[in-house]
Amino acid sequence: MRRRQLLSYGAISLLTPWPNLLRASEGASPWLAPATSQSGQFKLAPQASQWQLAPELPSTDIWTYAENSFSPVISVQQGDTLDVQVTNKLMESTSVHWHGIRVPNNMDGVPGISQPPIAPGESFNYQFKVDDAGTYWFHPHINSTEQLGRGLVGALVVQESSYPVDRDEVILLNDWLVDEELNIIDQFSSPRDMSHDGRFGNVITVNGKYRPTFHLRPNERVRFRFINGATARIFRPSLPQQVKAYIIAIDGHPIEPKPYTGQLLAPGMRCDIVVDAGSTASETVMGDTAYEPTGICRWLVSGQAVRSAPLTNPPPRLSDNPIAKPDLNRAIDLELRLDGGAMTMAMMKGMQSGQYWYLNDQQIDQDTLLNKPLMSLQLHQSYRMKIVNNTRFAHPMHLHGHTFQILQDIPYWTDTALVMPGQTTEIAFVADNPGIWMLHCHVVGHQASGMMASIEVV
Ligand SMILES: [Cu+2]
Repeated sequence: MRRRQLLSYGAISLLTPWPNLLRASEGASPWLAPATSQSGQFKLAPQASQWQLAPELPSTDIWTYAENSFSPVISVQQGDTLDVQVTNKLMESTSVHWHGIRVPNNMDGVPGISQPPIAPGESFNYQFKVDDAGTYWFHPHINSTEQLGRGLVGALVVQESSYPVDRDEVILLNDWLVDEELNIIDQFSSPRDMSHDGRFGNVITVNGKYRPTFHLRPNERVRFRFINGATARIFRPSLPQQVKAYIIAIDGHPIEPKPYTGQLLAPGMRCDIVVDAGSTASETVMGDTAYEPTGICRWLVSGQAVRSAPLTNPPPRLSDNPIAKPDLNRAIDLELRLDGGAMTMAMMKGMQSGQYWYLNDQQIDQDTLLNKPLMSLQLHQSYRMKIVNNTRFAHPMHLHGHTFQILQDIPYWTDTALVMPGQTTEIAFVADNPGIWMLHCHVVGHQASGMMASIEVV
């Protein structure tokens, strides 16, 4: 009975009372401590594990970075050196890509391009200085449809020297495609998913938990860091109108704080919001309104007040990260055309090759990414790139190694540009990080069927 209710929860509207079907999980994700305080080194061990999506339900076999845990949070200070020892306890090769944060090429975690794959039983040490503060995440960059689909995701939080909130919480969003026994359905690359909008799950979780509860105290100011770690689903985390919340960062980078009205987050995308808990005991359901509205988690305000009165000032603007600004007067123009997928002529060809997508009319073969970059960019040169989506589907296009601006009325920094069907998005950046970098759609089924190319910066 419970199980069926869990599987059909997608139909529950935000307007319905919070269903009291299950004992709620605690929402907060575990923040990893360094293995020893002297070394400051973190340890990740990708492995098969078991995980309960909700209390009282059977556990699910997942893949995770730590035993009996899901989506660990690694937190470091801006300017520190991140040091992570990854020991592969899976039966297949893996790697760790640090999504959104600028790293040297040999730390980018793309097997065959920036490092050898980490074979079963082997270790790899990721070590790099973190110049940018903000909310980032990590995941494998090999067999991505399956490795992400089974749960290999984690959060990377880079702290500013100080920011005036009482608490900092990660909300890593996922969806899981499970059967009635809560086993992950192990079809990760179906032609239908890959040629349409990717593999959607039927259970949405926050930090791996179905509809968990966060506990807040009266007058508390909390920073929530949303991360979309799903393989295909777009989220729009939404709050009831009476909640006082500000959005302060998009994809790790500061924006002018403004009231939060819901941010579209495609796979790979993040945003930071600051919430004021209110001065009395209350219950708030946070929903997702990207598709059919549904509740995703809630917070309860109770207990002793953090301060005698609520804070009334808006949260301050975060300091900008040290990213070189593109010079638009001298920028070289580039174009990236996205084609293919279901409901196009290219689909017929795709049915034979298993590759459904085209970048600049080329069917990108995974083996030639290294030898044949789609574009060759000059080091320190500014570029303006038009991303033209000629397909019927949305594509969050992610560039490694660089942070770029979305050119619009108020430009903002990001690493992932969500380009809607039929739309064109203009981005600009300085090619200031030498190496071969992936440029791909973060719907991982698209990435795996033609929508990943490399660019070189030399
Ligand atoms: Cu795509």
